[in-house]
Amino acid sequence: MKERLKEIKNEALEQIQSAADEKKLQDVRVYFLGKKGQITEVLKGMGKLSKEERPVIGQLANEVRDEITEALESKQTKLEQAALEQQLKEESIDVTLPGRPVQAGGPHLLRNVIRNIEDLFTSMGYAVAEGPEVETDFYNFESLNLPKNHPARDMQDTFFITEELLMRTQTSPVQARTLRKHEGQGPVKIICPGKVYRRDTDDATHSHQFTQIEGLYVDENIRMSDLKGTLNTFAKHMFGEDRAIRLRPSFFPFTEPSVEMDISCKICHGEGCSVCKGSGWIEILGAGMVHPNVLEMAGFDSKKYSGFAFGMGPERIAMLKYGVEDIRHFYTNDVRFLKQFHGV
Ligand code: 2U9
Repeated sequence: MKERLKEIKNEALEQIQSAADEKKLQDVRVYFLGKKGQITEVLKGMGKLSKEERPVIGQLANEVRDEITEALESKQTKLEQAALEQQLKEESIDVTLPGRPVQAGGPHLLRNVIRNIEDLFTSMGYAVAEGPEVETDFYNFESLNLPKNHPARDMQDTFFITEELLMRTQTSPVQARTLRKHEGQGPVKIICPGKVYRRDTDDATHSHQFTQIEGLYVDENIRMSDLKGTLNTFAKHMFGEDRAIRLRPSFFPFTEPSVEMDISCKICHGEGCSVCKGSGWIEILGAGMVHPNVLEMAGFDSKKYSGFAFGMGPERIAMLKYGVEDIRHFYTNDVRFLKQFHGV
């Protein structure tokens, strides 16, 4: 048995020496040290030995096992090192290469347009006010001089949640809420941006959800000339100093008198061309002097206070300013469209 153990040791050391990879080394480990390996085979014959021989052979078997284990471990380390060196040789890294650029996102075009409008009006002393998108029938319609069954409600059909709760059709309820909070004390000078909803079939110029930005200035002695000056400043800020404005009479239930504002066409400057469809003017927004009923309903004395209001769709402003031909581009999130307006 002594001889066999010595043979095992020599064979094992030789095979470990010549093992070319970790898989081979593992096979050698199993063959010699495994449960059914060569050393176990030898130890099975221990029963036939004399009392004196048994510990001698047992000790020798342990020594052989330890030597083989040590040789396996040292070979394992060598193989790992060799593999690492090989990998380093094959994968050369050029640390001087410039880093890959990070894809930076940016605000949506509509956000930029809204921020631009907010910046202008806050510079004129307006505060930005926001309110809920799920509104009550009272704030969305009744407080704005649109009682139940008023025919003008048809133009603003929307998504009702209950009889009295709906997705707001305009941001005007935010102004109505703010007025009420002021408890009949002016001035109130706010702009209200936000999402609004209407029951509409989507096409190039309509969307069931779009954005609005509305303004309201209520104080003593606010006149139509204040409105005209403010809108003129806005038009020139947004579209250029060379643009003229024109006010046309119109109708809104919440303002009296009401107007619609056009800006002169940037192509023909009022002469008439294909862009402005021959009129020389392009419609931008609606406005008017706040209806006395609306002031009274919000708790303001309409004999003491007056005010103007205006409303516009940032989509329309963006379409005219940047030549966007379809409102659906704002909402379908094609990055090729969105990327063109990073940083505007
Ligand atoms: C209060 C009093 C008055 C808000 C106004 C308009 C005129 C208007 C439209 C333009 C295009 C909405 O996005 S659009 O469809 N808006 O023409 N909005 S005056 O008047 C108010 C609002 C609140 C308390």
